[in-house]
Amino acid sequence: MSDKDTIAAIATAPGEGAIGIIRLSGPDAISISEHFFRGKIPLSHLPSRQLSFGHLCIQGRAFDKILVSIRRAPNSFTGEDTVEFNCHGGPFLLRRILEAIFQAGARPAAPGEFTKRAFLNGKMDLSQAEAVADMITAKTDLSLQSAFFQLRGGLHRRFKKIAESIRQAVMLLEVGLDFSEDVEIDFEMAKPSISQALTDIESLILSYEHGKIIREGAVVTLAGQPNVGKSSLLNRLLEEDRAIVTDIPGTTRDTIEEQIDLDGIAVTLVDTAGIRETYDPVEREGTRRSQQFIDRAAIVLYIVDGSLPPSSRELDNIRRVDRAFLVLNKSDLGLCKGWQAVQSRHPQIALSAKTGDGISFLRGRLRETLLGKSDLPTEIVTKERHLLALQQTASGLFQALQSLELGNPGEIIAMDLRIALDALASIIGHTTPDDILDQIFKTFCIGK
Ligand SMILES: Nc1nc2c(ncn2[C@@H]2O[C@H](COP(=O)(O)OP(=O)(O)OP(=O)(O)O)[C@@H](O)[C@H]2O)c(=O)[nH]1
Ligand SMILES: [Mg+2]
Repeated sequence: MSDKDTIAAIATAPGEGAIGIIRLSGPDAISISEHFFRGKIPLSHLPSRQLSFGHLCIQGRAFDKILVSIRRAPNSFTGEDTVEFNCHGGPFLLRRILEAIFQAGARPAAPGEFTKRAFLNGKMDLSQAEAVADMITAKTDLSLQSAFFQLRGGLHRRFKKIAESIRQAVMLLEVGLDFSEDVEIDFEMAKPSISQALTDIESLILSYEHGKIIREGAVVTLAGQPNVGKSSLLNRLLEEDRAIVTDIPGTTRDTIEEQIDLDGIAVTLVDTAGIRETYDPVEREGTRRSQQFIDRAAIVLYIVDGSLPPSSRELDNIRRVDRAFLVLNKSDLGLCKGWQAVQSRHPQIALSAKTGDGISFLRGRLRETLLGKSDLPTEIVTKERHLLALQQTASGLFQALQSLELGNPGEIIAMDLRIALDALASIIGHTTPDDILDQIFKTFCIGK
């Protein structure tokens, strides 16, 4: 497999659809496509970016009426000659055409190979290429906004600015090294640029806490003893009758996972089996699964029946969970005063899953806890790979500042700064090893 081959793939989702798009990219994209297109103008004469109507023919036989468009290198997504066939979206039809295209000399595109070529041909940096995949998987407004900001090069510009500060410091140190015989250079002058870069990097590192939740979403687990109203609250938050609700304790025996869009955050709600001592093997397995989701949760909604007095077992359970809200359900029946006296480190929220009272307050508190109160900056780090590189950058900058304090030689300080610069450059793909690139593009879909 070479980056010089002409590649082809179906770019639309599998299954039947109104339109199916086949995409080719590479030096022979236009000449290969010419075998299959019969229109007013031969494909090689078609101006770039213009749609042309015609027939798709395989070995002289017409198979479909199509629209075709061409983009010529370097002004295309991949930076190479590309052709797109807009066909009818039948899976058999598309596969049939693609097979013929392969026989004519193109090879199947690997996952993400079109985007990888865009990156290799300098059409976008690595952080933008990653954003292409995030655009496709985004499930909420917020995740879409942050992916699009990254796609438009927002993060790239920020990283470049920081790299510029570091480079200035390196230049100052290196000038000092070259001329140290004749001129006195004060290395301290490099300090403000390094400190500024470190401050910027640290604020990006901090943004990951929320960035990760924006990109990946968060798990919120509903836990508590049987019959307190966990499934009723799940249904209320989902606004649909998803889980079975009865007045028999032990109704839910397995975990139920459902997604909601919590004002921009993709939240996976997990309803669990009520926690209680039991010999029933099914219920014990249910309890074990409940515990797994309690451990995985960003927030646990620990639900109690607020109309009944607290039991000591319940209080014990509440004390044991971390990152929890204590939800006093059934507020429509009147809250038992006993709960007011309960000293718990978790915020208490009274609500009624039955009437819906207190639900919007709960949603607000959930969002606030997951994303913080302030307005989110758009410059936000959402990927672990970026976080790790930023941490390396910060550690290089920190070392450099320490070296400055200690009055170490300029070479040593410059070396620390070079380490910081390399780590930063790996985010935008300047120093990223091939195996990491392969890892990144492997997760893309074919045809993207
Ligand atoms: N009055 C009142 N009843 C409620 C409320 N929420 C739930 N219930 C009732 O409480 C009973 C148990 O509700 P579920 O939602 O099945 O409780 P659960 O915690 O999922 O119970 P298990 O699945 O058995 O662990 C049902 O009869 C519900 O109608 C509420 O806010 N107010
Ligand atoms: Mg239930």
